[in-house]
Amino acid sequence: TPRVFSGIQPSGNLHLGNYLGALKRFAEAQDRGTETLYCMVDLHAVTVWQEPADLTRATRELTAGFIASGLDPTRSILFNQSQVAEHSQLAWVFNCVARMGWMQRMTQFKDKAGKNAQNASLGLFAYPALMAADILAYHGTHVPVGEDQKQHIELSRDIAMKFNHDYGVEFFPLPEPVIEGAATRVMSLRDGTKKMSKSDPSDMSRINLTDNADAISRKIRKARTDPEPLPMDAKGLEDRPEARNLVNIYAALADMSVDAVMAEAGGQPFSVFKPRLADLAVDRLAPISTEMKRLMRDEVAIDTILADGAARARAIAAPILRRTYDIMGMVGAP
Ligand code: AQP
Repeated sequence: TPRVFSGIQPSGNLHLGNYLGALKRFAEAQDRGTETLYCMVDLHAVTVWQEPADLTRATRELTAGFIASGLDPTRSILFNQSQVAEHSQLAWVFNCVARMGWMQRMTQFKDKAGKNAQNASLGLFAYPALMAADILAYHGTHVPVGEDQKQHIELSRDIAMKFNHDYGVEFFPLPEPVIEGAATRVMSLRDGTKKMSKSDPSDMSRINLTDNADAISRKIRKARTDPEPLPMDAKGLEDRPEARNLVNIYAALADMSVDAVMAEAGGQPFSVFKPRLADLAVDRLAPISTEMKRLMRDEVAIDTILADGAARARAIAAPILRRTYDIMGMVGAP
């Protein structure tokens, strides 16, 4: 049976890319009636320095972002990674299955560690093994993610395959990345060749889910573009990353195909298209921001949702971890 698992790091600045690439699609999977587990991956966030008070706040804000985006804690299991110890325990097993060479090929590690890789944390290097544990602790089969996570999911498959092979079992499923829709890679509003990112120093590069209507519309009106009007069809967007990005965002927010957007907006100058996109974005995003702020006023309620989710998650993960240890020959309680 399919079981959907995915996560987002509570590292602040939750943005439109996280919404279209992840949250909106998480809600769609839930609404299709699939079993869904979604995790605030705080253990991943601390692979780079997080101020403790900021991490606490970002974890609650992310939880509020999930709920405001349509995730329902009674239909999906919403929880915080560090509250379910099985993630770390299974990650250790996978650290022993994965090979150094596999990790060295990960482009996200190379990007995030930068030139000074010797000074990156060991956790940042081992990040994909923890991610494999996140998914496989639940025997997750489908993982909705943005384009940037594809390589990590492939590594999760390699880890599952090697474990099964080494121990001669058919135990872990091979999880599949689910990367679909018009906005699997939302780009920066300042540079159409860079992905929209939490850590971009320019706040104008991204639309935050906490932005109000004014900020959303200002950022879209100021988004960098070339001077030409939109082309007549999707093919004409190929060499125009900024234009393509805005059209993709429009398509994803409106639940339309890119071709349908082009049929409607092809040939429009940005002075016409941007205000339309701004109205659509405000219409879809401003209610999320308002709802997040409302939810953030009751921290106890948020912490209760996470504690309840953690208990339900643990009930699935604990027997899978025990079975993993048994397969490996580790002695348990009589
Ligand atoms: N620009 C994006 N377009 C589409 N999807 C995106 N995701 C992230 N950025 C985009 C997807 O959001 C989910 C959560 O990602 P994460 O918590 O791992 O965040 P991240 O990728 O670390 O986010 P940033 O903004 O890229 O942070 P920094 O700046 O630290 O690198 C994932 O499914 C991801 O694909």
